[in-house]
Parts: sequence; C-alpha cells; structure tokens
Amino acid sequence: MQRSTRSRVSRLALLAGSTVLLSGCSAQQWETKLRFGWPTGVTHQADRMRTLWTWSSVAALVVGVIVWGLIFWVCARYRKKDDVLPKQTKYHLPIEVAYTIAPFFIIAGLFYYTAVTENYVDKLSPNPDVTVQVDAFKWNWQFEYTNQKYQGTDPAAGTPVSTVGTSTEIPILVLPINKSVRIVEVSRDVIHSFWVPEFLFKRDVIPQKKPNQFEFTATKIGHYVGRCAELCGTYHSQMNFEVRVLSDSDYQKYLDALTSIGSSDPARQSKALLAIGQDRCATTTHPFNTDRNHKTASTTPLCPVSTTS
Ligand SMILES: [Cu+2]
Repeated sequence: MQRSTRSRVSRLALLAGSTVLLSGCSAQQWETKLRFGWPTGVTHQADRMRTLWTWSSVAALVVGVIVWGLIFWVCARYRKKDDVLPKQTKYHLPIEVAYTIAPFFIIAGLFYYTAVTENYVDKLSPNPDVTVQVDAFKWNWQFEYTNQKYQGTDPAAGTPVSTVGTSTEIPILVLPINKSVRIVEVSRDVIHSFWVPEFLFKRDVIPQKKPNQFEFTATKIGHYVGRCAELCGTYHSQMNFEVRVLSDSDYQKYLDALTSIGSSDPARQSKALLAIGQDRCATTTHPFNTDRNHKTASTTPLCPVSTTS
C-alpha cells in the first residue's frame, strides 16, 4: 500500500472512531441501533432475533464490500489499455478451493447462530413467573390467568380468573413487565394464530391434545395490538385483541380487582381496568361492526360499561 493511501485509510479510521466516541454511544448502544430495517420489538426474545439479524447483515456487508472491492479493483486495474490479455488465472486450484469452502463456513455460521437464537426463543423455563391460558375461538379470545383463582362464594371459586372478549369489547391481555410469561394456547374449534406484531412473534393455536406453548419477557410498558393470523372463518379479520404490559404491582392489582369483581360480571375486564386507573377500552384496536348491512364502519370503542358505573 502506498504511503498516501495508508495515511488516508488511517485518517478515515480515526474519523469513524471519533464519530462513535463523540456521539456518546457505547459499542453496545451502537449494536442495538444497527437494525438494518429490523422493527423494534418489546421482548427479550425479539431483541435476540434482532441481534441475529444485525450480525447477519454485518456479515453480508463484509462479504459485499469484499466482492464489490474486487470487482471495482479488477475494473480499474485491468481496464483495456492494449490488445494484450492480462494474466489468465482459471483452473487456479487454491482459489477455487477457497471460494468453494468459504461459502460453506458462512452458511454453517448462519445456521449455527440461527439455531441458537431459535432455541432461545422457543425455550420453556421450568417455572415461568406468569402463565396465561389463551383460548381462541370463532371469533374472539379468552384469557385465563392460571396464577390466580376466584375465591370464596364466587360461582367459579377455585378456577383461574379470566376475561373474554365480545363483539362490543376487545379482549385485553394484561401482563407484567420484566417477568417471564408462558402462553398456553387452546382451541376447541379451528386453527387460529396468536400474533402480536411488536413481539415479532406468532404461534398457531391448534385444536390438539397437547397445546402449543411459548414464553416471552416483555421489556417495555405499553399497549400492543394482537391479531389472529390464521384465516379461521367469516369474522377472522375482526379477531383482534390487545396486550397491555404494566408494572408488576399494577398487574397484581388488576388480578385482585378481577377476583373481587367476580366471574359472573360480564363487564369485569373494563371494571378492573378502571379500578387500577387504566383505560377501560383497548386503545390499539376497536370492535368492528358485525352488522353486514351497515353503511359506515364503526370506529368508536364500544365498551359496555360507562365510566361512571
Ligand atoms: Cu382467525
């Protein structure tokens, strides 16, 4: 490398290094910012998938830069100057062996890290902090919080507290932040699919003896829309729900409120949410008008309980 080229390269490296330092970002922050189009997820699992994506993209970029560099170098170095052909290198065994083996190592690396990430996302812990049975049915959702039971004189005493969506009320799945949550998926009719776009995850709810299960840990308080992602019949497109990630104490207060309101009150979800100072209706989606003769789409939430009750 010539001296002027060498000093230009070191100046560029210095500039890149100072940009990182002066922007006040640590290497880890840069790593989390480098998304290459990957959406922002709100669970540990989503972040691990993003890490895989980021480093796969970096690896692809490195390969790309080498290939582009070689192409441009060859174009510049061996551009036609006269009729003499440059040195021909076909049947150069070491080079051919190298570019046959190199892709194998790249694919093996991608396969290994994909399998490791997939195993992490699919991992079931022996004792998750929270377990919720999600019952999908045509065309709504029921959430049973198996860690807490109805008590005393409640007609459902001894069974898990639960909420269920209706055609006028979006079902809301309330979960605590930074706790491992296991979802147990149950369907008694057809195949549905539990999908929360911000979790970057969906899993089919299949009518079968051994229910599908998965776990995640939400890392950001917020309201997230959930959808059925498997065509399950006439009102499939209206089978929405909301996931509400709250602080651990608010989550516990919500379960306590559900328990004290009791299983026989059909409006227990909105009443319990009101009791803990939360929006009583879903904010990320709304019930759809199921009257097929209606002229305009319904856009206002239709929760059955007024704020004064
Ligand atoms: Cu569906």
